[in-house]
Amino acid sequence: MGYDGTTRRALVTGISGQDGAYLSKTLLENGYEVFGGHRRSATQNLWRLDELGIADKINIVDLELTEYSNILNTVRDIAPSEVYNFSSQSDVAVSFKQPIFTGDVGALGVARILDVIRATDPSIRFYQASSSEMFGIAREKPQSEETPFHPRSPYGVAKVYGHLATINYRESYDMFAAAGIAFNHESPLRGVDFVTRKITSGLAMILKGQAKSITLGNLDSMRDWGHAADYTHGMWLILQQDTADDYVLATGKSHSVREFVDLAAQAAGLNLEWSGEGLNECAIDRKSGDTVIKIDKKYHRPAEVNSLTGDASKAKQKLKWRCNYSFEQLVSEMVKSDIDFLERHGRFF
Ligand code: G4F
Repeated sequence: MGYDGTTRRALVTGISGQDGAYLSKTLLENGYEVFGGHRRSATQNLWRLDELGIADKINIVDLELTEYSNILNTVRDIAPSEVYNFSSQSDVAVSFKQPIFTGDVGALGVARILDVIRATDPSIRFYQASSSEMFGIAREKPQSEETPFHPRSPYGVAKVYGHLATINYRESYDMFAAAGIAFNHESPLRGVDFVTRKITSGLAMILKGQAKSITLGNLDSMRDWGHAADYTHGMWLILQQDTADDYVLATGKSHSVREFVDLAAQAAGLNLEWSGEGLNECAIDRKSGDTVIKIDKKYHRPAEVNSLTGDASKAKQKLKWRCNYSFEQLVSEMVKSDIDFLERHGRFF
């Protein structure tokens, strides 16, 4: 495809993930030519782009963030005006088992991209997907751009490096390198291993007779859950400003995993009754009498982030960013979508 020199080009790393899909939709709607960086694997897993109906509008490129030469050649070939970095090993629990790989991609991978941009074209705008996991044992509530970091997982540690590298390149080389500190953002396109979609997909399977129960870990954990479509819009806004800066993206409200389960179960037509404590806690459906929620220690983490709530005042004021979805709308959309997904595909992937 020839480059006409006027269309804006964006390179989105981590194109197969939830945020890559939603952001690409926004970029396409705004007239960009979108290049999606994808880690080469035996099977292409781009179902999210299909779900949004944009799979054939994106140029997929092989991109491996552990390989400097691959990033260099990709950025040289595409000559993007904006790079959005969503590539990471983003499962916090998995990061305890794969700490080195998580750091190689999530920390050093950011430095590699930043340095490629510095060396090839420092005018390229760079977005780093920073995370509320960086706050870990949060020193204050709610957490803002000024809150100190105390990560609790190899994933959070890697994200702190990537965040600080982004700021360092901005300050050292006058590059437009910006970060969004995104709190948990979910959607029907979320991976099924994250707790929200594990719950909503699990409920759909229970309704369909494909599963009897959902087994979870820490139900007391509190998260500030928003909708990924709102957050990726904020990410795009961050790169449209006159100057590069860092912004918290959050709803400002937090809920426990238990609350999420209750609301999702209601949306699925179940009425839960909880009993027991700790590892013995469970929930039965009052109508059927079946145990639908169980707890297993294996889903507890070596170190937990107990509670996160974000203060997005800066993004609201400077970016004029707003959340369109309420928590209730998010949960209900995810449940409905997963029932429909199972009807259409027969399984989750
Ligand atoms: O859904 P989670 O796995 O998300 P977590 O760990 O908060 O991280 C997500 O959000 C971050 C933004 O702050 C991202 F940076 C990160 O990449 C990822 O997208 O777990 C949420 C909470 C945790 O406290 C976890 O211990 O739910 C608790 N939980 C309870 N039972 C469970 C389960 N989490 C998972 N994944 N599976 C369970 O069975």
